Amino acid sequence: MDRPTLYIANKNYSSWSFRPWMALTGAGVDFEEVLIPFDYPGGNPDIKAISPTGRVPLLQHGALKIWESLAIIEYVAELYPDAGLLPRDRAERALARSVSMEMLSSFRALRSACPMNIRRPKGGIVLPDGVDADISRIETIWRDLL
Ligand SMILES: N[C@@H](CCC(=O)N[C@@H](CS)C(=O)NCC(=O)O)C(=O)O
Repeated sequence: MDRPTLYIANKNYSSWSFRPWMALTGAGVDFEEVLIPFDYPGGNPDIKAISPTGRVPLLQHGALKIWESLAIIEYVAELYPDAGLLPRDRAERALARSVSMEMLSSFRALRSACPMNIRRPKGGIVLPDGVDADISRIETIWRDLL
């Protein structure tokens, strides 16, 4: 099988990139990692050259290109069923997908107030309206799942 290539943005700022990177790394996949910075005005032409959406992450496996972080993770989970990326039980797998899709499509207030930056200096920030509701929903998800 060809060695896959994962095109990503900076893991410090791009949680979308970090997710499939963690999945591939956690599954023990031998893959090549190609970092393409995305903080370009008007978008980085290198990303546009490889990705149909002009966004990363993107996994190239042979001739196949897979974009969208969750689609990449699903693909890797199918290729490596013993890696435990998704629950074996169908109902639990459905729940995992519900939560993952909710994360992908929701929490706009939280995301815009707190963009990912692992290296951000410690310090308080003023949270605008809507962020408390997002945090409360995330706490509920975690509590219910645990
Ligand atoms: N829904 C997509 C989001 C991907 C995305 O937004 N990627 C950003 C980096 S975090 C990007 O490539 N932006 C390109 C640009 O801003 O030029 C996924 O889950 O993969």
